[in-house]
Amino acid sequence: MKKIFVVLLVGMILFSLAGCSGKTNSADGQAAWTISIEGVEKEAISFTNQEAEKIGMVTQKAAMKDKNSSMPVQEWVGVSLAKVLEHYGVKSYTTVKVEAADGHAKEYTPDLIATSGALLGVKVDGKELSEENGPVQLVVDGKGSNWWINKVAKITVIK
Ligand SMILES: Nc1nc2c(c(=O)[nH]1)N[C@H]1C(S)=C(S)[C@@H](COP(=O)(O)O)O[C@H]1N2
Ligand SMILES: [Mo]
Repeated sequence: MKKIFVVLLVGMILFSLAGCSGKTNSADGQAAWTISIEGVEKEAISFTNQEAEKIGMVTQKAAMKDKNSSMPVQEWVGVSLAKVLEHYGVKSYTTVKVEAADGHAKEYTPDLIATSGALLGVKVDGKELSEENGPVQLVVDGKGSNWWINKVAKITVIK
């Protein structure tokens, strides 16, 4: 009798785990998105949504700056860029270059990353990002739209 309960319990745990991973992974178990991180290890690091989940997704408010005025405050969900760097053991650096699939890129100082609470954003005001902006957009609170990189593809740490 006891054995049946153990088997049932293990089955339920496995079932719930499969249900969880199905949410963030595509059907074939591949990552939903990948960002290449360079300048940390010899080989480029494949940073995926699964790894982002491990670091921890956070919700925070951010607003773009337009000329001198501020755009409406949005509620973003994403992973902190500072936390990602910390996760990969990056202790000090000069700048971090964030680059899009289309080549649009900017360099960010540690100070800007800290003060803007720079986020690799995946959701805004409860919605997934559009094809145009996502799957990952760099969220830089208080900075102009040119700093908000759409379709982040590569992050290069410049030591
Ligand atoms: N990937 C990517 N992100 C980008 C750009 C770009 O050309 N490519 N342009 C930047 C600039 S200059 C602006 S004004 C905004 C435009 O944002 P939108 O395309 O969401 O309207 O995106 C910023 N991020
Ligand atoms: Mo722009």
